[in-house]
Amino acid sequence: MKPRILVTRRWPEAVERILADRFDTTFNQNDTPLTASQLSDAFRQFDAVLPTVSDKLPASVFPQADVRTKLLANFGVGFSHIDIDAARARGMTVTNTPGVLTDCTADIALSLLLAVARRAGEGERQLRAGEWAGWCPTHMIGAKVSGKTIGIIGMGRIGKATARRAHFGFDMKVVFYNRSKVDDEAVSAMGARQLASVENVLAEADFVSLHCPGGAENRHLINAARLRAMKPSAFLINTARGDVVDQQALVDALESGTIAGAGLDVYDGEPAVPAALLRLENVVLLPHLGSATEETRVAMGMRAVDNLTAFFEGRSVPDRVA
Ligand code: 8YV
Repeated sequence: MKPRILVTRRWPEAVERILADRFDTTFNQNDTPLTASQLSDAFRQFDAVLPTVSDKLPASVFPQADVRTKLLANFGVGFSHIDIDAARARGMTVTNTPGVLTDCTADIALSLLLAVARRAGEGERQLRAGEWAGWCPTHMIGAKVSGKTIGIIGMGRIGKATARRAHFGFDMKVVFYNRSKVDDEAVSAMGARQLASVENVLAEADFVSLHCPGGAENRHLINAARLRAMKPSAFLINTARGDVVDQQALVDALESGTIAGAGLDVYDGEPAVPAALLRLENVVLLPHLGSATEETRVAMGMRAVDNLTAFFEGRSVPDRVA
């Protein structure tokens, strides 16, 4: 008997074929997230559930009894949408898909950084609206990127990949904050300096790029006080998780000129985006596109397939997070 698995959203076709072949697979055909009660029921019916960031899995969604699910194979590297303790308490193993989305997420961080500094979104909106009056020496002057300082918060895989692009592509100096000491070849090749506090990074950086996990530990790590600790000419880039930033404090900082601008791919409570953010010109807003390339989404799916296959063959799973 093949294990019964539930895929909560549609995945790349090539991966869906493999899943359908190896497992007794149910796909959520609607491509809208399942409700909390559908997810709760799924834990009673399926051997494995394959959630994404759009499936909110707080403790209340995990049934108290009759749990059939043994594996939660998350499609994505971040897993702060899953109450890991609740999953563990029900005897579930949880896996993620690290590594394969590092490059594309770092690419999006750099896209946001360049777009907001050089006013690309604003410029495009003006041109499309037919409001461009022609070249002019003082038209839409932005901030130079090359040679500036990038401050990385969270020097893991994606933080390093972003720093590498900034340093080797744009001659940027790199400073960073990371809870534990990071002292490897990648960091020394960039001449990156690890600073003792988030505040130290904020004080030096022209661009602050967030690459730490979401969830309770980092909730509102960037708050009003820390936004004030940034240079007024600095930009905030968030490709990590929306809850790392106090969104209201960010709106206030952007409206009052406390910081120069922001480039965001993620939002607290997404897909809702505060109306106040939408009204601002000094922000570039993307709809959580970090890993959204064909190659990366297939690789993420294959990574989940590897975890599922190992688990149901009784081998140790490659990407266990709980
Ligand atoms: C994924 C992400 O596409 O992997 C992550 O943590 O944020 C995204 O790039 C998303 O999580 C899908 O579940």
